[in-house]
Amino acid sequence: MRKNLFDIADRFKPRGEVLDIQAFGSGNINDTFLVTVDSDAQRRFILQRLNTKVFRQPELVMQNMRVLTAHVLGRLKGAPSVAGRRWEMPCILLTRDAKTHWIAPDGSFWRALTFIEAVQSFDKIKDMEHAREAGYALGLFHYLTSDLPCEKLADTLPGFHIAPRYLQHYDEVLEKNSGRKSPEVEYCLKFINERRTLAHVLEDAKARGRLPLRTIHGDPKINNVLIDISTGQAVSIIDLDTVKPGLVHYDIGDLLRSGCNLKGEETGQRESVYFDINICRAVLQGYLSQARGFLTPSDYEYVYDSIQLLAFELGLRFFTDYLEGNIYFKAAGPEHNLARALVQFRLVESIESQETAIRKTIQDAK
Ligand code: ADP
Ligand code: GN1
Ligand code: MG
Repeated sequence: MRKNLFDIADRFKPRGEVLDIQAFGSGNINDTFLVTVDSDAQRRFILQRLNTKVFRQPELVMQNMRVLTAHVLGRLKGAPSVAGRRWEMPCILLTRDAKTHWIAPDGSFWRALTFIEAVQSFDKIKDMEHAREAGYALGLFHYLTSDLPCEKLADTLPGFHIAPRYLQHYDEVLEKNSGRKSPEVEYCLKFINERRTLAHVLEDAKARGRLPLRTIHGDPKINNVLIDISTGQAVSIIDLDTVKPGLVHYDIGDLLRSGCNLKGEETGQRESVYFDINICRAVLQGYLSQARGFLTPSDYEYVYDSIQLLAFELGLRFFTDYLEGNIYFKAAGPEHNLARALVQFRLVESIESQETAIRKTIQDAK
């Protein structure tokens, strides 16, 4: 495998010799490596094996990345900054024969991206400044793509964030699954059953024309926002595989459900999981500093629903994956996705118990 990795990295390196390759980051979907090269021009780059069980048409992922980066770099006029602040996009590094990716003889799909230097990625928000910066990063992303007609983007992951479809799939999986039920499983079954109508809230609003399709990131969880190690400012939002047409509410809800859970989604202490409303306020301040100009009154109406739904949806996705035998999310053991689902459901309970206060926070942040 190691020799193999060096051979693969070699196809993408701009020049110099590949010195080192390390597994990198803590993503749940792709396999990511940091490659060090003996070259002055480009010392390091990211090498990724795209998960083709998730992204069935990986060429579309690369096509979207090209459309997106061309658009954003055009708006930034090529400068890696916005209003005097550093802002960078991960860019595709071509193979030596000028292709965006390489398909290995075993069918695995590889690509290389520029490495965003001098940054840190955090699995949890560490303070208010970090919260504001995470919000700023998503707001800036939405701002920079608000004039990119979403029809120019392919759908790289059909059904992604369409909660009623996740519910339907869950029902199908459940029908086939008649195994022994632990108390945790019984709890999840009941929890989902009591919230079946929640799954429809954003799709109904979309169908009624209350929420428009726009260009979205799709996966703005907190570790996809990169923070400059010296200034503490957000400098990039990475993991662009799910950039596609969708509702900005999927993004807003996902960032808030991820950022406001200070215990993190992998915590072993799920009883202490809660939704932190002060962090929510700071994330919204950062987000709205960039997004206020293009959000409509009905966009604001659905922000609370998006927080509640995205936490519920992720719990439902983890639980379904557990029932199916862990075929989608990388998992450290057979119970891992069940534990993750329970964390999200605990978070949903905390969100629901603070509904009035969260709605007021959204209203005040407008
Ligand atoms: P996954 O889809 O599996 O989450 P990501 O694209 O998010 O994969 O990459 C996993 C991790 O690798 C990120 O959370 C980040 O820490 C790191 N990473 C990925 N791309 C870059 C990049 N271009 N520059 C710096 N770090 C990166
Ligand atoms: C996956 O790729 P990563 O780890 O950033 C998932 C997200 C989930 C997240 C939960 C394409 O994100 O939707 O919210 O795990 N990405 C995909 O940790 O399904
Ligand atoms: Mg990621």
